[in-house]
Amino acid sequence: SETTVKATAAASGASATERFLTDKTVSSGPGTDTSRVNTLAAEVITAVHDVIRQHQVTYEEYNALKSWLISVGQDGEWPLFLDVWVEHVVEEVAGAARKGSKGTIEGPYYVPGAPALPSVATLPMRENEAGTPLLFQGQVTDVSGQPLAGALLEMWQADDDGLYAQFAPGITEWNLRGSVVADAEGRFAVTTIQPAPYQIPTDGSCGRLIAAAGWHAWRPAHLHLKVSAPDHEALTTQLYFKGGEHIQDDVASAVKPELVLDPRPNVEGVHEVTYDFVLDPV
Ligand code: MBD
Ligand code: FE
Repeated sequence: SETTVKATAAASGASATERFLTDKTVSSGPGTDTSRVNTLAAEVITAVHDVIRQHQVTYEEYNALKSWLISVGQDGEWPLFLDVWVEHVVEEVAGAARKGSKGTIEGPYYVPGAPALPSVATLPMRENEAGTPLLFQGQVTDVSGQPLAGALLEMWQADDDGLYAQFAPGITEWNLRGSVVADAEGRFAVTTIQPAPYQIPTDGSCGRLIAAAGWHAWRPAHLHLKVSAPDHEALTTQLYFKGGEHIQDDVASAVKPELVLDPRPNVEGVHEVTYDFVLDPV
């Protein structure tokens, strides 16, 4: 019998929307200079007008768009839509001057305040957590190679079913999420499992767009990290797995060659990989 609660687009969308409204409150109230909004909003609207003229968009198509945009909000899928199809260009602009490690998009599923863990640690996981064991180790330094003692590595990832704790039902609250504190040499060694590729929910508005356009809904398997240290620019990144499915065609366009791991099995059969992080000064 089917006793597990199914992950739905509307439920994970509602959680992601709530998460964003809690963590990422923006200040753009009365008193903000109008010129920047004037420029950006006007150019986006003009770009839409150009597409309508170029492709002779019909009323039927206009109403389909209107209906779809309404449903994105109803499903709580604006965080998913924006992070999949827009964030990578914002990150490209924001990260262009970085001299240290490459970053990539945060996505919709970061939760601050994951359990604190020592420099040698295992991410919180269930008994018999499915998936290939992975030992992920390395060092955090500044751009001159000086170790950053006590650097913080916040990690979050999907499980072997491609599901994230706190966004899919029935998973322990902090499963595969942790805040690892590096040692005095900036070193860390984290045991986890290799995540599975992630499929965007197919039963919501983003899924309907993907189906209607004939695209696919997959992201390659990835680890998410935020690496930070006092007086240094925090790094938001993701790490992927060499040869993994959808490395070449990530729906979220967030893979970079510098972010691909190549773990090798050690004598115990644990896949082991070393990856160092370099943080820019603030
Ligand atoms: C993810 O797991 C993710 O990392 C992004 C960017 C978008 C949707 C799901
Ligand atoms: Fe993700």
